[in-house]
Amino acid sequence: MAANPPVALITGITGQDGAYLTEFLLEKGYIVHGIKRRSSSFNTGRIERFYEDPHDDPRMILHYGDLTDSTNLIRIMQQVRPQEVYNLAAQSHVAVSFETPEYTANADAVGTLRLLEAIRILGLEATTRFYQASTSELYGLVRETPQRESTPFYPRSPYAAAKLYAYWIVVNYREAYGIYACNGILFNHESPLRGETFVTRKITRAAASISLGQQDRLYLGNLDARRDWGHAREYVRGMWLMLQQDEPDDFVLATGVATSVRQFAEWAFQDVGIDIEWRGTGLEEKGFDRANGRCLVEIDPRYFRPTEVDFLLGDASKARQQLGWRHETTVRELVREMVAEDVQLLRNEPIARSTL
Ligand code: NDP
Ligand code: GDR
Repeated sequence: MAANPPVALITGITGQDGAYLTEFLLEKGYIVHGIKRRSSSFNTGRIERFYEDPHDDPRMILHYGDLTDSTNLIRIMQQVRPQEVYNLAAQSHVAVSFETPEYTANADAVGTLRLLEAIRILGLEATTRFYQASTSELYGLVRETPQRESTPFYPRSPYAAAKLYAYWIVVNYREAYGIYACNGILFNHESPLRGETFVTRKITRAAASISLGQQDRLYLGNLDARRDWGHAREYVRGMWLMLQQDEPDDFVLATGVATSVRQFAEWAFQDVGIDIEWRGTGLEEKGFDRANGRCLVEIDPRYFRPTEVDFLLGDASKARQQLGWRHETTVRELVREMVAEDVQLLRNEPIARSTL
């Protein structure tokens, strides 16, 4: 290990991006501190493999904490004095934010403010760089396609409205106090580590499970929504690059390709050898599998959102030119990887009925 390895603090370390970022930073020689929430069940599954005995000078160190608890955040920041903070923690599910709007605002909006204030209170403005997990959901009701850094925002959910506050407080603290703080405006990025209730993982798990005879059908909401889906492993590299520049700035990360939920599902089922018939009327429209006489995919209005984001497509030219970042994995390759991993996983451990 280097004499003075760089130190990073990741909020949301137990999430999808937290796990990939931990791997990336450990490989670069960082000491990685992470904030995890107290939970009655294990929530560290994604970072289990980086765990080292706390008595053996570990390179990944976990702290209990929560973005809704200022004193806790200040204390951790004081102990760790990180050179880089990656604020990935959030109530990140758009549909859930309609059910828990106040909590979402507290964690996603005010939580970001709490971290920035901790930097100020501790006098770390000149030494701690800050990454904020901003989102393509800020664009919401799209005014311009493709969306880039200059595209106007129009949030369409309590989640997006909370992230809008976080976006602007980051810009404000950069301008007001000279903190090196960046917004990464990331379009959807997925992986085998994606949370099971986001649509991509829900589909790939269901395709795997149906092909193994463990599940009969999949219920989905809006099949016509289109997203710009990339691979999470590549996006965490972009986060790090944003904090290595001479000047702080905001960047879009995206692939520049939009795909519908329907197309994503067709590819996932194709990868397990099942053709879904969507065309025509009646049963076919609901995903009737003519060859096998089974209805595989059904629309359930429960998954419709009060206000929907129909179409997102990003333009990452600025990141390409200034950071040298570009995506590598295509959405088709992403589907294949996620399905293959889920088939492997479910062969060993069938899905519990309560999580369907
Ligand atoms: P996940 O939902 O997988 O992870 C969220 C993380 O935040 C988890 O570690 C979760 O803990 C933690 N968390 C939630 N609430 C709190 C809280 N109150 N205090 C402390 N920690 C909390 O999200 P992703 O990894 O996919 O996304 C990372 C960030 O990037 C999020 O802020 C998300 O909004 C944003 N984003 C994600 C995109 C994507 O496509 N993935 C695109 C654009 C932005 P626990 O494990 O205990 O639940
Ligand atoms: P999103 O991701 O809202 O884009 O937010 P999600 O996968 O939840 O939805 C994508 C689109 O699919 C439609 N959809 C369904 N969605 C879910 N979850 N479940 C369903 O059954 C279903 N059927 C159709 C949705 O309506 C939507 O249009 C993700 C999160 O990671 C955010 O934190 C992040 O900021 C954005 O991506 C960029």
